[in-house]
Amino acid sequence: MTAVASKRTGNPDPVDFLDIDALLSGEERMVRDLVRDYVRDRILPNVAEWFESGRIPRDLGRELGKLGLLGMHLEGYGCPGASAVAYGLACMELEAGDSGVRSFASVQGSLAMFAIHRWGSEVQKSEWLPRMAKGEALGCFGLTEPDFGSNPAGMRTFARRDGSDWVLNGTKMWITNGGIADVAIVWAQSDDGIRGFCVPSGTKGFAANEIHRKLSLRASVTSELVLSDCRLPEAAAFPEVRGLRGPLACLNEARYGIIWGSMGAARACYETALGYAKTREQFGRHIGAFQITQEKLVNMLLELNKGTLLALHIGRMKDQHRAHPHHVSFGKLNNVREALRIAREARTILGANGVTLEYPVIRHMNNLESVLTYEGTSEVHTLILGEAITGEAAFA
Ligand code: TGC
Ligand code: FAD
Repeated sequence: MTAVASKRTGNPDPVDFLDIDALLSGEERMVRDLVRDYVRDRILPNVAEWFESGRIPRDLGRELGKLGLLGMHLEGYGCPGASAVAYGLACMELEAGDSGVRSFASVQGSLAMFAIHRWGSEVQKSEWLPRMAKGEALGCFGLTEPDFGSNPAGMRTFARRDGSDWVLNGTKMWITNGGIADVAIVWAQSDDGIRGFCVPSGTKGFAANEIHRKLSLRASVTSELVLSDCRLPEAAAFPEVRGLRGPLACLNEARYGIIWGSMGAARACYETALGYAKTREQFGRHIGAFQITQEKLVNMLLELNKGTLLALHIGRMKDQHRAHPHHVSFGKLNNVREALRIAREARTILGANGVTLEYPVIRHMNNLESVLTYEGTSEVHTLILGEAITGEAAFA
């Protein structure tokens, strides 16, 4: 956003109305601009075709790695060690391109790499993180199962001891980047509680099957992971962590990126609708001159600016180590819900043109349906917040 007053009217910028840009440091703006340029040059000219054909180039990993966007907020092991706000801004720009591209970076950096960085042994960190930061190796994160999505505590995938080895059996479902990953982070029940494992994709007994016929997040690989007597050495297990806090700690990171990313998708929809309203004529006038269109645009503007401020606020809290997982739930719930509303409203302004891939709006709208569901559904985040304010857990 170029937060300058309009030259002719002196009005605030029609997108960054609150001049949120002025709250960013020079370095943060540089990261934002770098990613914005990449998305403009590389993603936007191609993404409608990727979406239509249901694929995403694997090489994107190396490109994102070169830009320092994989494991961007992690320290050491070849990771850039950027601030939470810089990482959030990158997510915002990537998702202004497509939620599938942001998901690619989120799953790699915030789920797979974060899991290894936070819970892995020194050997696991040295083996995987430098290559993953460069995008030479890709990771995925297997928590959800066919019968256990919102309630991962019930997972059936089981890791059995056999001498000093582990033998894993079970199925993971809806796993982003599953079919293109070199290493899968798999969470499994064991006699010792839930454990995490680094499963190289070439391991005997490991298979990834692509899920087809998605109408959302089409520019993203989504897979089923099947583990059939998949034998791993002791060194494949995360040494210390036990229980659901292992995977849930990783989700906090990816959910944080979504707080920003969803506002990127919303911004793309709002800008498209605003531009369209200023040029499309009906009844001899621009449709942007009609009061109902203006009301729609203003409501979009309010939520876009409020949501972006919220993302920045939670980002600053995270950089000061003050962000609680409940703050992340607050941001994920609000911003994805509002982004989806903005996308749907933008779609109406485009009329019939709004249903084609010639414009980005319906692609974002369909993508945001997945974003509303993954990383904790809107209902799950509502209940997390409900428990926080009432002290009563309503999950079971
Ligand atoms: P509960 O009893 O509350 O907690 C179990 C243990 O976990 C700890 N914990 C957390 N730790 C870190 N961060 C959090 N946000 C945490 N929430 C809870 C908790 O302290 C406890 O630790 P301990 O040591 O005492 O055992 O767990 P519960 O079974 O009641 O479940 C709570 C619930 C429903 C909130 C949780 O299961 C949940 O979040 N469900 C949603 C599942 C989900 O979000 N799955 C996402 C899968 S990954 C994905 O979707 C990737 S999409 C691609 C992309 O990101 O782009
Ligand atoms: P369910 O849990 O069956 O929920 C169905 C409905 O019931 C929802 O509306 C839900 O909110 C509601 N519900 C459930 N429990 C309650 C309750 N207690 N109170 C009120 N309502 C409730 N998972 C991974 O592990 N790794 C990935 O990389 C990954 N990538 C994904 C990519 C895509 C494109 C998608 C769509 C999903 C992905 N997921 C991934 C899975 C995602 O995290 C789950 O879909 C999500 O957690 C919800 O689980 P579910 O689909 O089984 O829905």
